[in-house]
Amino acid sequence: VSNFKIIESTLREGEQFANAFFDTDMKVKIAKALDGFGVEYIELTSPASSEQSRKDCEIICNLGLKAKILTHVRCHMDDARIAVETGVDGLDIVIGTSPQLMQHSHGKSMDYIRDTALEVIDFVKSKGLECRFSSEDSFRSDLVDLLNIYSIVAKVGVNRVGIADTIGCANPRQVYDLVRTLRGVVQCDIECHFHNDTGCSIANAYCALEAGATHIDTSVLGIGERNGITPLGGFVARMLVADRDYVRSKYDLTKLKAIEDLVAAAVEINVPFNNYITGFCAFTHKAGIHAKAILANPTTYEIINPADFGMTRYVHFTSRLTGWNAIKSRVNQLGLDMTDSQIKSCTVRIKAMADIRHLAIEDTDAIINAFYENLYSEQN
Ligand code: HCA
Ligand code: CU
Repeated sequence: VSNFKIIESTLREGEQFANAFFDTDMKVKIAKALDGFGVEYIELTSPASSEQSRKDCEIICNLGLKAKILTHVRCHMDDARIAVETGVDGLDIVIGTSPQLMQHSHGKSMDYIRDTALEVIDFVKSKGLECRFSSEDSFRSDLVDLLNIYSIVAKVGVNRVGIADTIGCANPRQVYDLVRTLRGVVQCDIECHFHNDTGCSIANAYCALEAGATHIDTSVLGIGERNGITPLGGFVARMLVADRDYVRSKYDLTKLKAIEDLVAAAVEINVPFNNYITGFCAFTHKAGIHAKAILANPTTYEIINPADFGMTRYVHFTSRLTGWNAIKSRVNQLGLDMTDSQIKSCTVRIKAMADIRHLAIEDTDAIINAFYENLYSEQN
């Protein structure tokens, strides 16, 4: 699964998130932040969507970023003609291939799709730009139709073909099977795009790579249509566990939190409490058994080193589940000098209080300090 590229779609799929409105300044900020993180591609809303979208696309193309800039357009000559003039490095073209979309969305046949795709691809390539052809709703499309169209577009030199789980119906095994089959049919790169309606978007991305895909679409915090797509942070977490050196060599992971905070503020949401890596409790250890082991050696209960992301772990010490090792650690942080047996007695007191009510950090610190002062006054 090493050797993959990220196509970061916060400025395309992410713009389809219910709360998203990005003005030009915000788009520039997000594009620069993603470039600083090191994503290989940044995908932008179609310049055919609106006049401002077209201008913003040109502005981002002129920033001189390291990342390649793509724009996402319908498989249609009118849109392609506008897109190739913006200065983008490539076009991601897409058309619905499932019976549902062929009937209710664009109303075209497979023959029409093939002919238009060939015309658009030929046009994009003639401009010297990268071109990807993707089916929309791939998992409800006819397999024979799909493989047929992909092999035709691959023969005319498309750079990538794309699979999209537009409605979020696919599971990891189905993804593996489809990508594996496609891998046997085309030589070119394979891009995958997964919606998260049933919580499979990261697992599906991982399975796609295992099956031979090369490019994965993400967005910051997963924002997109409905509940969104594969989140950048969660995907990177998944890949880091698979190959830490490779992922750390490609991306500046310490920038993840700032990018998420930027996008969360822009779309007026909070980062979810249980977010991968950056959720407030992602590296909090609470039960006595966990805390003890973590204090001895963090790898006991952590698969990811929070320091890789510039995050810190936190050992919870203010609950009825707290053990004396966590209290000892807190006592040391507070600079107090207590023996192990004193710490154990103090822990008993904390647990008794925590059985009665929720304790905040200050409450527990107060119990520790009172216990300590009491020791001191007993000595005198
Ligand atoms: C959409 C389009 C898309 C495109 C994915 C792609 C999808 O329905 O808004 O081009 O790879 O989910 O099918 O986002
Ligand atoms: Cu999508």
